[in-house]
Amino acid sequence: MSRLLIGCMIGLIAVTSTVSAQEIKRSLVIPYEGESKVKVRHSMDMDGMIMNENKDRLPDGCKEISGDLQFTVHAGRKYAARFPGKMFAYDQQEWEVEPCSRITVKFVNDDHIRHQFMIHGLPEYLYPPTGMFTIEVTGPGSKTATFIVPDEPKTFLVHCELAQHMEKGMKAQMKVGQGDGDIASIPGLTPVENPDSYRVDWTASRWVYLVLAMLAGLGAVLGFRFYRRDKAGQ
Ligand SMILES: [Cu+2]
Repeated sequence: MSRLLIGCMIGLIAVTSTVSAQEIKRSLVIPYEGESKVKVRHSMDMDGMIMNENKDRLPDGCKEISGDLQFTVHAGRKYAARFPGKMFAYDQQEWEVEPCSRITVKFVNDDHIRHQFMIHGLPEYLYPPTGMFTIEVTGPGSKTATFIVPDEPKTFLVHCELAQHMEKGMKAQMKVGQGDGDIASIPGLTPVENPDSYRVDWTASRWVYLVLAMLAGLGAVLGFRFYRRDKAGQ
């Protein structure tokens, strides 16, 4: 009887562990299928991630690749030093390319954290589900990947999507065929859309706090002086 019970328990554990292992595997390998029914191409390892690499699929309207371009893009804190108030940046804030260019980006992360080269607004049928191509590098290190831009003139947002990295300066633009305008708040390149405001609303209570703080400071200085004079007189 006890052998039967142990056998049943082993069988139950085997079945449940198989199912859960299959479920885990399924959740890892099934790519996202959006309305376009085109699968996200995604590769990931301990050094970073590449999403939607595209070396050969032409966007609608491109009869052929107009040219092969190679860019090296650096990302890191040191590139933000020339932008007051910013913390992260790319070494370059703008790229201009011809329509239907095939662009290979070597993305170099000089920091000891993660950074991304993420470009938005590409055709969703090639870069599903929302038109993004991304290289992410857990730095320091680099990864290289390729994408093809469409044929119409357009300005594409390039940024790092890690929390607050874009707001802190890691933002750029890529103009295809002269682009269709500028993107706001690119460090050193375009006007700030929402400037930081440090305006103080001087209510009566804030004036009282200010006067009290000044009196406290004055008291501390005078108290220290009296203390030193007393010590010297002893
Ligand atoms: Cu970043």
